[in-house]
Parts: sequence; C-alpha cells; structure tokens
Amino acid sequence: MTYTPTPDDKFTFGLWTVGWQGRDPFGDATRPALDPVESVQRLSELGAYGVTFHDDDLIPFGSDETEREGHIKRFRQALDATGMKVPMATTNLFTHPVFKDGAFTSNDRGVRRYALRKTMRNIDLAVELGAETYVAWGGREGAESGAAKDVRDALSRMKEAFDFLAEYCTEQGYDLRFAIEPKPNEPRGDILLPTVGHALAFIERLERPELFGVNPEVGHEQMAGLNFPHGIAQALWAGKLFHIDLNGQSGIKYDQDLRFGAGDLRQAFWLVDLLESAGYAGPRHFDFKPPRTEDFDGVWESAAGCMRNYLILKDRAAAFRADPAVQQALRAAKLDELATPTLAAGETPATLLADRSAFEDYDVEAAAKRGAALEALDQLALNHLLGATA
Ligand code: 3MF
Ligand code: MG
Ligand code: MG
Repeated sequence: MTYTPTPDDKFTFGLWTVGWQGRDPFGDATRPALDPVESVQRLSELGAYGVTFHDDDLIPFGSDETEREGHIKRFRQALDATGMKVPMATTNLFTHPVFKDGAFTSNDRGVRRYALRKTMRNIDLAVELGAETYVAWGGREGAESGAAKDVRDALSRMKEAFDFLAEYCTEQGYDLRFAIEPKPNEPRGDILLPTVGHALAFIERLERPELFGVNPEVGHEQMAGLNFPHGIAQALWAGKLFHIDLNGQSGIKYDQDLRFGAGDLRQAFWLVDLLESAGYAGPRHFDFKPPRTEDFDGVWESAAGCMRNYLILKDRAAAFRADPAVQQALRAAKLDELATPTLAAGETPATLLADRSAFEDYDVEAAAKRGAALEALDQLALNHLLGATA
C-alpha cells in the first residue's frame, strides 16, 4: 500500500486551510499570504480532487468589479489547467467588523440585508464554478451575554434567511443544496445551532427542508464533548449528510483544526469506517489549519498528511470488516440482531401482549447475566487500527 491519493478519492481543501497565515488571538501571522492559484496547483500535484472557498478567500474584501473579474479569471484558468473541481463554496460572514454581532441574525437589520446580498452574490459565483453544495457556517450568529440576543427571534431571522436563499436558488434554476455547519462556540461565546442535532431539528422547520442538510466538522462536535461518528450516523440516517469537514481535535478545548488523523485517532477510525461502509459519495473535505509553527514545507506536508491518514484508516477499516474473527465477534455481540426489527411483520400491541415468551415466561435473570461481548470486539478494532493483528 502506498496510500497515494488520486482525484477518485474526492479529497478537497478549503483555500483558507493551506492559506491560513497563522494569525491567532495571541500572535501575528507566521506565514505570508498564499496565492489561491498556487494552492490549486500544489493541491492538485498532491492528488486532491478540488478546492472550496469563501468569497473573500478568492476576492479580497472591497475589491472593485474589475479586480473581482481578474481574480475569478486567474482562478478559473488554474482550475482548467489542473482539472481541479469546486464542489462547494461558502460566504465569509464573520471576518469583517460589520458582522461582529452576526450576519443573518445581527440585531441590526441593515447588516442582515447586507449579509443576504453578500451571500446571493457568492451563490451566483459558486454556481458558475460548478459547485453543488453551499455551506453556511454562522460563526458570528450568537452572543456573549444573556439579554444580547433573543434566541427565538434570532432563529426566526435565520429561518427567514435560509428560506429566502432557497427561494432565490429555485427562482434562478440553480441546482444547489445548502449544508449548515454547526459549532458550539468560538468566535462567539455561544453560537446558534451549536451541534448536528440542533441543526437537524432546525432544518425541519424550514419551508424547503429537502434543500438543506448539514456540514458537520470533526472538531466542532468534539468541542461539545460529543461522539462525532454518532452525529454523522444520525445525519446519514436522516439523509442529511450533504458535506463534511474533516480535521483533528483533542478533547474539549478551542477549535484546534489539526490535520485529519491527528487528535482523536479512534474517533477518526470509526468515522472513516462509517463513511466508507455507508457509501458516502460526497467530497472528503479537509478544514484544518497547518499549525503556525510551520513554514510552507510544513503546510504541504500537513495537507498530504490529511489525505494519507484518511487512506490508511480506510485500509485499516476495510481490513477490520473483512477479518473473519471480527465477523464472528460482531455476531457474538449480536450486531445482526440489532439490525432485525423488534416486532415481527404485522405484529400489533395485541399480539405482543399475547406473547408470553416476551414477558411472563421471559428469563430476565438469564438475559441480565449474559455478557455483551463488546470488549473482545473493540480489542479487535484496536488491533487493526494499530496494525497489530498477528
Ligand atoms: C470555523 C469553520 C469555518 C467553516 C467555513 C466554511 C473557516 O471553525 O470551520 O472555516 O468551515 O466557514 O463554512
Ligand atoms: Mg472549524
Ligand atoms: Mg469547518
């Protein structure tokens, strides 16, 4: 196994990931700006399938129309020359100070209307460049203090924004679906739609829920102490995994955005196992930050590492599933039984009540004594993950 990525693996990177200059709340940039054209070229050489962007990653905020066209033209030429795709785009509604109290949910109505216009403009560009998914991360949609935001009104404004954008796409005949990206906090003290579960519930209140799914990020759910593969499984179960942000995170702390596979390796293993066995067909999108300790060699090293780690984990997960000892352990742990409906076809409350074996004659004590055989199964997984199956 060489674990060399090819475009068929559908690995994509945000321009803002490799392009991150290392500016953080305590320190200045440690790297110069990276030309998006160079990012496209280098990522293509490394075997990526495509790139994604915020409007401001590609066209610096405040550019005039001629400058804007120039940036788009150069980017398009780089895409054409490399064959790189743009499956997703998004709007920066968080960097400029105008968005300090939010965009779609700013208390200031003028800011909300401006945010809609900024988004519509970039949706047009996203569609022009062939994107199928439009991600929405509401980084500034939140608050630091209690009276600052009436959350019920804010959710109404958020719904209004998404309903409006869906209507705009329909009117324009765009074949674009939206993916909402949850995050519990940072940069706001608390952000609205903090987890996958909150986002899934919100989507069902929209006018066109079929156009909306989620874009969960590994580190974001783990910042809330949640099990990421479980959140992804629920999104898949709901038919809502429209996109995914892969990276690494170690526990409940600031958004670390480590390269994929760094951070919680066990969750990364189960995540890849799930995506691959569920037949997830979307891009494997990396949203990470090469640490500010690195120069550009380190940047490309970490980008290559994201893809390599995914492929290693994919290989390990496939070997785990194919191992006869694992298949036997899965049966011993009754995973096949979980896949069997609890009630027989056509069973009613009356037939269950009439089934004495289900209650009156059921040997509760014997069932309580039976081990679940889950430790043996998990050790087999660890053996595969660590490459120690001998
Ligand atoms: C922040 C993020 C964002 C989103 C991006 C795309 C800057 O923690 O994850 O990256 O992924 O805005 O929606
Ligand atoms: Mg993030
Ligand atoms: Mg993200």
